[in-house]
Amino acid sequence: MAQERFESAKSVYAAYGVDAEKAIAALGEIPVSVHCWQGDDVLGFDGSDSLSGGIQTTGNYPGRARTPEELFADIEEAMKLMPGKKRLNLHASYAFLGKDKGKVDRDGYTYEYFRPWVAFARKLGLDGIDFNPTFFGHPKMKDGLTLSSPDEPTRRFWVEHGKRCMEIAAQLGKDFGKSCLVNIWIPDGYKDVPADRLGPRLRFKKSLDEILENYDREWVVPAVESKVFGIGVESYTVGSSEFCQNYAAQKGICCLLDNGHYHPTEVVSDKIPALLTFYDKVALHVTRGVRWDSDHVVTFEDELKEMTKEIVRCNATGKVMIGLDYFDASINRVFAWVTGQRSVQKALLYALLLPHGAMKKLQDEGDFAQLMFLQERVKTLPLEDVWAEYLRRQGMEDDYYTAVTAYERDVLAKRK
Ligand code: RNT
Ligand code: ZN
Repeated sequence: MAQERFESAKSVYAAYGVDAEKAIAALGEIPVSVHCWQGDDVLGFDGSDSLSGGIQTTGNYPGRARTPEELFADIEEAMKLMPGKKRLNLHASYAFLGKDKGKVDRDGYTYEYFRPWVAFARKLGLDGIDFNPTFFGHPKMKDGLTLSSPDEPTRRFWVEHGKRCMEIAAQLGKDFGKSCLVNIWIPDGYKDVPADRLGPRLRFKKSLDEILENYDREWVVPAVESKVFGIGVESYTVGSSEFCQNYAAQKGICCLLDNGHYHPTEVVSDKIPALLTFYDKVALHVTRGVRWDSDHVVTFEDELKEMTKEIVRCNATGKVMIGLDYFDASINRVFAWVTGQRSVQKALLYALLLPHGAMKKLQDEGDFAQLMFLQERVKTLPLEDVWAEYLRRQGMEDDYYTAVTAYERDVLAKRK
């Protein structure tokens, strides 16, 4: 039955000049970097018991991973249910400090503290690891500032943290023979109208320059992630969009666009081709903001489809580095993880199954009525039959809910 439906879907797509087999094959090759922080509400292993820096997880659903072992188990369970090529997106706060806990701080982290993650990623057959310095959830943030702090010892501490992360990332890149994306996001900003908007940005720039002084260009791809505002830093953020884009352009590094980080009517889908005009690589944090940067679970909605359409029709599946960034503590966290990753995969498949050539041609010919006709028509083609076949080839089923519920019953619910 499923096979018949796939064969029939294939011919429907073929009538539009689209090869469903090719789409399935291409989808399996697009890596998605899965964030480690959905399972424990972004707390990490290095001592933080609350989130800071203008980001928040809301909800208190039972089953949060409280130890590295629990987080590993949850990631493993989640990844079993995630189709496609996966990387692991790691935050520095997830260091295994062992006997050094309390003795070594973030400015002294080394690759050694991440070895268990490397072994874990290998065991799961992942495509590689991406890395993030953690400039939040730590007592050395001073007045909410890190790399832009006017307090020199504070600024230096965080610069050293950044440098350590670049060193760790170089080794992670070598380990997997794939470059490691190092995403720099700082929460620095002010709740109320600042008296100096330039000073903090000059200090942030200086700090970035220092972090990037001497890094391994072969294995590390640095990026800066901008943000419009955060909770408690509503009036001013140091790492604004203009700051980050200009910094990246001047320095020859990468921009990371988080689709929760812009004004409500701005869309990342439009920014992707704008940046691809100038950059060889663009990084993404795929999330879903509801009224603010709320980091809701990614679902199969219009802007996600618009983003994947741009990635595909700009021929940029090898240029856009897709990472996930959401954290929901109000529902089963493994379910949240899988739902977001599958939504991205499904949206990529949706985009891979569109007749982009024909649509571009209509645009260039100025035939906008026919373009709209076609655009509307292809919205409801039998995606689900191709999706089902993709999952089958990946050894998975469409129903992940049952597996996740069983895991909740047997594992998560027992965490008291
Ligand atoms: C915060 C940024 C940042 C974090 C993660 C945990 O608004 O989006 O990317 O969510 O680094
Ligand atoms: Zn982000």
